[in-house]
Amino acid sequence: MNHPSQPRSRAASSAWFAEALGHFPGGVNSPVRAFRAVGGDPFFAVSASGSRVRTADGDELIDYVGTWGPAILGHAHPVVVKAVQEAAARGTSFGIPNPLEVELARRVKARFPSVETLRFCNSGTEACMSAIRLARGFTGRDGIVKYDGCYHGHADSLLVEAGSGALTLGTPDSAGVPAALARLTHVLPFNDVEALEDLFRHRGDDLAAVILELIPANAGLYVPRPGFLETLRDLCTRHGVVFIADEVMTGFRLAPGGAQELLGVRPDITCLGKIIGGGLPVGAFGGRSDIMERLAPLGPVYQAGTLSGNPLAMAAGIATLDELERVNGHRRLEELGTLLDQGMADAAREAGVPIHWRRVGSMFCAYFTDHPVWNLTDALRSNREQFARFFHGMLGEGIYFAPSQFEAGFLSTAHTPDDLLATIQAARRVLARW
Ligand code: KE4
Repeated sequence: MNHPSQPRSRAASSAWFAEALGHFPGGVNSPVRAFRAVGGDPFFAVSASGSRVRTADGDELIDYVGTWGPAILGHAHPVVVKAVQEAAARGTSFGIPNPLEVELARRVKARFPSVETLRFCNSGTEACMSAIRLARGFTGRDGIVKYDGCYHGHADSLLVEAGSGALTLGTPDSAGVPAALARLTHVLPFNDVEALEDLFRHRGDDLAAVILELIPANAGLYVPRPGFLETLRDLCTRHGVVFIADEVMTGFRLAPGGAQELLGVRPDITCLGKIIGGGLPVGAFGGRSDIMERLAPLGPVYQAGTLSGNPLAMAAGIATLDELERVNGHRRLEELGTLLDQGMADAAREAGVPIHWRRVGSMFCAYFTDHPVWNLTDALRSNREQFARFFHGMLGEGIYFAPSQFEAGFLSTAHTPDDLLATIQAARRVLARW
């Protein structure tokens, strides 16, 4: 593919955005798309294929957002498009069990041994919200624990010190969440074993669940210190607290079996989304059968969805997972990531700009700080003005990074060494101008 085009005027996107502002709050259907963290107005995408997204203005950008994770094969992969076309021709929704649900469930369970039974739903939010309700129903307890900076979608109980767009917009505690409900959510600093042990010492037997991203990617990207997850697993087991791993973003991305395979931890419930729908609306939650059996119609915890197990999303997910395995995608993603590591480190060093570069598999984050980042407090030290300058500089070079310091970037198997070379050369030019 040719090198990304130098963005021309944004007239077409501006015209679309001007009208969108009259239709949608902030002109968007999801807040992080509004570019509020980096300034300026968003471009409009009209098509995407492989590692590229094409804007309404005729620009072609190298895309490191990948629709926030689902596009692990790149955009419009032929096998995914064909699978969706064929499924659509057979009917877009049945509202009745269909074989594709079973086929995708087989693939999820083959890669996630901790998932004994599961249920499909329509978003990561729904998966996490349902997992919390299930844990409360299973334990008969109300308290939950989440970690600052982690984002689990926009269910009321989880919009407390949340990451992603909530953090980006400075509204980590959303308005509209009843104080009585928010009080049931205890928030801890990630990687802080002492705070965890202290909370369990005082409240362990009141807790229904702990939910966390095993490798948090909604305040940039940071990783668990050795022993942290092991302590959490042990405390949950000892106190009968449901350990919920939110792998909506990391599932099937960081390894075939997600972050839990990489880290060797076995949660009680895992939440999934994004990649398992190949870009179509999907979510899933699953784990220990003794917990999942409390779900209706077997048990007293209600959860439902008109489009859950939708044949198009199932077909796209099956095609995505099969192709990812066929091309040994995770090895390729690691090769690409290693190239990016070296190039970004060189670019920052040559320009003398402090960047703490963190990458795990095909996810990465460039924090504009010279401190290491192990938790939200560290992440908040990063220089957001510098990030915004870098973001727009790269966009001007035809490279689209996530429009917030508190989001991760994503590689796909469609990215090429040429794409990375163009990206690194662009970073050198952008940083050299500082
Ligand atoms: P959705 O409801 O957006 O499908 O998933 C919510 C969710 C749950 N858990 C994790 C770990 C997540 O990262 C997400 C959503 N991810 C963000 C990007 N960081 C979605 C982008 C957006 O909100 O527009």
